[in-house]
Amino acid sequence: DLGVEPQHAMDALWATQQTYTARNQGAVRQQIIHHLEHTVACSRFDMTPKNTMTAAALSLRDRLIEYLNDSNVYFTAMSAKRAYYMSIEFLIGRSFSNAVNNMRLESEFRGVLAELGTRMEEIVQLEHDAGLGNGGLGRLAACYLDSMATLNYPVWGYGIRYKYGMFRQEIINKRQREFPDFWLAEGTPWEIERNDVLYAVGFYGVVERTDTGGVDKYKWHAAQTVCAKAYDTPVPGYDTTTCLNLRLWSSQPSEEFDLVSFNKGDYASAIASRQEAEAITSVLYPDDSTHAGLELRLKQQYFFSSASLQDILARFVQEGHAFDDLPDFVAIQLNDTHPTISVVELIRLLVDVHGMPFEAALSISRRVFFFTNHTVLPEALERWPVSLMAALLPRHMQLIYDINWEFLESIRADHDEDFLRAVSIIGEHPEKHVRMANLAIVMSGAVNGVAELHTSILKSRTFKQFHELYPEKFCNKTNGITSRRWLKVANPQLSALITKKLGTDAWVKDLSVLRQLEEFADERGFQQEWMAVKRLNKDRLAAHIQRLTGIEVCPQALFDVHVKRIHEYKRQLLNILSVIYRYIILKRMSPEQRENVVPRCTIFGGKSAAAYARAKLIINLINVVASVVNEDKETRCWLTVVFLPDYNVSLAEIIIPATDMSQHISTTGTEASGTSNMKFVLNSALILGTLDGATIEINEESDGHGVITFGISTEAEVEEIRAGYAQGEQEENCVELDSVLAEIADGLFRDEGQFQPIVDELSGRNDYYLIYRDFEDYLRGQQRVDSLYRDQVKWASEAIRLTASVAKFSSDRAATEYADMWGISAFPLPTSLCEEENR
Ligand code: T68
Repeated sequence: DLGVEPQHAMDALWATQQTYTARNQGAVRQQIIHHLEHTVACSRFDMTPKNTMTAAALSLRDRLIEYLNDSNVYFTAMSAKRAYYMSIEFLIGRSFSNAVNNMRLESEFRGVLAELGTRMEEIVQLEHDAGLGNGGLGRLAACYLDSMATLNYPVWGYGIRYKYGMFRQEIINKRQREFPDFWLAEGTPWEIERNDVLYAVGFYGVVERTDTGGVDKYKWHAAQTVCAKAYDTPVPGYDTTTCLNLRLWSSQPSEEFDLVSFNKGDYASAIASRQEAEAITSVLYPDDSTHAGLELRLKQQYFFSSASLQDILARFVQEGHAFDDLPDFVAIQLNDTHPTISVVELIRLLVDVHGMPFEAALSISRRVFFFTNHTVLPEALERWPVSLMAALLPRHMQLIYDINWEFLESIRADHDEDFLRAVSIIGEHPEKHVRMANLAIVMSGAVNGVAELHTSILKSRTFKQFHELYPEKFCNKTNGITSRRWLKVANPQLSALITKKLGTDAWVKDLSVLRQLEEFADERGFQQEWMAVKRLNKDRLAAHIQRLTGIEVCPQALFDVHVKRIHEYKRQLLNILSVIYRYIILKRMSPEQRENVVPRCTIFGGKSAAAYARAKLIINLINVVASVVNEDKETRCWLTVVFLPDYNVSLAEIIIPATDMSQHISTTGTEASGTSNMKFVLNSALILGTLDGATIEINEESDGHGVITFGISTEAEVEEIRAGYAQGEQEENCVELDSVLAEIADGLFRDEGQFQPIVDELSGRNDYYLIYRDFEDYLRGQQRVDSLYRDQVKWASEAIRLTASVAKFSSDRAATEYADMWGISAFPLPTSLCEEENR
């Protein structure tokens, strides 16, 4: 932050001679050598690739810090309205290639690294993923920051600096095992520790009420106080000097608290309290949808919400504004309900600390916050027992009651009791609880779903009554992904081909440029080049699979990929059952018949929440099937099954470009959006999918090219079928699936009977996810994929057309929609301030 008048800041900025931004190989070499010798402190004769990577990363960081500082000074000087993206997860992955690429320093870095006797491809592998997220929700936050930076929007991200990220998955005895991911073991070069950005965050205790001349005043005396320390990670935009900040909080003991125990001579309890404080940010909850009913999880949410709110208000005050004007200068996006306690914290800070009347604080909050919902599964909506909330955050619990009272009073006259019960922030059964989504909706200026279908389900079902109350509040923001990481960096060969063909790389900042590819979709020469790139990427993946699993796969086979979190609604079970069916049919065929079969390599990847038994059983089934199928010499050429362990961002960067066809086969109406579907399309993979989430929109945009759909296709039908089941209606027999179930039951997979519950459920048509119901049509879809693959010309044409239609799914488009909603503008640094002069 500045601490000086804006004009002075601007003057200072103009006068600064940026030292690190010279863009030539000589300067880059000098910076890397400097860090090798002085920061990494290794001798010139002892440059391991790891040391070189660290030094190169630190040299990039120097540049990033200059960009970051200049961006912040500039935003402040321009009195820019800022937006804050609050998310309990940011799934960044690796940063090196992305930073080099976004700063357009590729050739310089390649050159210097070659001089130092290494290669970029070699050293980028040494970086540990920052796996601070479970899946789509966390990765979306990372893509949005990239786009906001690229589009020069004054945005910061706020989250948690987990010491242990998403667990590392190993497959041992064909089952998932979880191991801690201590991603910070060797430190990370990307973060800046801010020893001076500290906030106290309280828990527990009591609320004191004082009557000051007819107005009640409340003061919370927390019983535990911990300290939040900021760690900043610069987020560079592509081809711009704008650099945003991702501020992650780490918990540590507050000194005062420790001192009390030490002074009493109670050393042990001082240590215990230290550990309790550190525990708050120690581990990411490996839970991607169901509510973890643990106090620590609520502590994490409040911890980062409170620190972020204090930080936002401190900056706001320092910039010289008055609280009444908060909505003119600050917008806060709640990425799902996890940061929703922020709303109450803002009201508490405004009312209890800054003396604002409650009603005024309410009205301000409603113009500051915006809320994104990411799920339609009712069991995934967060609820906190009132008993827990009241003990941990007593003042917040009071304020939640006050907010609810005010809200219900305002609508009571026009609605009946059932309606009020449905929208109340407090739920009564089975115990009194706080409904975080209701709180977020009541207190936000806008509520959005993440794909068209998802938003319409929110309006018609999940939040029906709220939609009746506030129709104008609900809006859709279909998700998007960044073309920088997911095409330019992850797939350099395809990027180069596209740039060559179109004669421009403008697509990197504007994916609608790819529409021009359509024109060449049927050009044979281009198709061949296109498919040759795919082949190179498949070779690379095949080598990787061999390294990771020892399984040899044939790159001529159709690479059929299903990677995402393992969840019943995503129906990995449907896929593996059809693999078994394929295997059974192959076994029945004569060698001559097999000659006509399209060789398949079915690849799975994904983690199950550690406590999600059914998902873990599905992982077990996939691995058991893989072991039997891959050993069978008779069918080996036609079918391979791979489960790639530890699916994460950097593995996705290898898998996605190498995929021929990817599967997005959730039961219609269950997947809010999906974002990997967009990444696959960007990388020229066809889709086999249900009409669910954003796949519907992908299908629309491509006019059906490259998207093979199957299954029950409307949400209403799904509901109808389920209602039928509930009344005991019987499904017609599916002989194909029956034969698969019979083989499992007969022990084809030499298992220990652990899959019997799956067999029993499906045989008994206990079919909530419509696996039995959709099986036949799914097989038909698979057949269509095979026939299309036999015709490589047609396949290439479909793939090119699909990629050409991806524009809508750029996170730049989504970021612009959010920015419009927040009322913020872009602030590109004036070119005179940029590095042009230093070139
Ligand atoms: C995903 N949700 C949606 N949740 O499933 C996916 N949940 O359809 C969508 O594309 C994506 O969000 C982005 O909008 C998640 O990833 C979680 O990871 C999660 C984490 C903690 C608690 C609940």
